[in-house]
Amino acid sequence: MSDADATSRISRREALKKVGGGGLTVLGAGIVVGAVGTHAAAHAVGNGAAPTADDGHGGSTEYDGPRISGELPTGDAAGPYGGDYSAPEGMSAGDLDALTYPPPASTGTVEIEMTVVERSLQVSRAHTAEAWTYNGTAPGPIIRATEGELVRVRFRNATDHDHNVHFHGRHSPLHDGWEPVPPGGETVYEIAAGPAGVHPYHCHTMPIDRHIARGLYGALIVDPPGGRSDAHEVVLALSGWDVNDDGRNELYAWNGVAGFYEKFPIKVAAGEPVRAYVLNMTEFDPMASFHLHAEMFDVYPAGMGDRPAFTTDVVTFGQMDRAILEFTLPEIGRYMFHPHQHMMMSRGAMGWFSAI
Ligand SMILES: [Cu+2]
Repeated sequence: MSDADATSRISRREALKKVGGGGLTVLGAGIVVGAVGTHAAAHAVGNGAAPTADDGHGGSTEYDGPRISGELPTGDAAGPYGGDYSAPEGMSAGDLDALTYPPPASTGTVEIEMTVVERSLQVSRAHTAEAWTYNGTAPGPIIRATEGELVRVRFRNATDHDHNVHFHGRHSPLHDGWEPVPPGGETVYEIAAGPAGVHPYHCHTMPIDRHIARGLYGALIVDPPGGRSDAHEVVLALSGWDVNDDGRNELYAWNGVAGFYEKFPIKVAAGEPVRAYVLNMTEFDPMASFHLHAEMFDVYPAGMGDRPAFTTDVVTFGQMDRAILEFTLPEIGRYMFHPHQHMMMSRGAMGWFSAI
């Protein structure tokens, strides 16, 4: 149970005390407490706590549709845009640079080593995740290749669970990466990069949602043979963290750390073209979105095509969906971005571009 959930439980207890303090009879208090308890337990489920036997949600009334992870945080957990979901103390502005700024374009064979390692990650001021990672970070490394070139991945599994890495895109089915690699195992994946676009990669070992939610995902950028126009490029991978392992996300993050870009805005020059590679790597929630304040952006679905499909200020993603977004921030100032699923925004997935 996260601290936030503990906090909301305490405040519920206090609320019950207040009801009890209202001069009700014991019998009356019992009835009132029962009623409040049902409501409070429903709220607890919404906040990511595991359902309990007395939560009033047993039997056929339990919602069995697509899971929505949580409601807006309340009480001490709710800051203006952070509270418990703000960036960890002690992080500094450059700490996510490797996950924010893609490597420069390159031609020729791309060689990369990817080792799955387990580690604890501080993913917000109040939450620690027992993460599974490629090379120690979640997301894993940004891989960049030119269409048609070879990407050779030397994969090692340094954990006690089966893992692997599966790339989206077009490649030989012999190197699709769905076969589990056992603990201590190694393999080599050879992927012909393509098509030009932005493609997720992720662990494809069952149960897949748990493997991805614990951090085994990342971005492959494939450039067209002629390269891309000059722009200030960033990668933004949205994910959830299920820190109490109940199959629901307690918090949300761009590039793995809740509240990071709220505390450390992404700085771009006013008037400079910006290219954002945006991926929805969130498990347990059926959809997410990216919304930019005060400006519109051009959308290349899956990052493909040589002209944008449309222009908007909200683009919606199913799971594993992604796009390249291009825009320019003409005026000096802060431009907010966040999913328009507001509990995601309120639980860590709000950030800023700062045009300077
Ligand atoms: Cu895995």
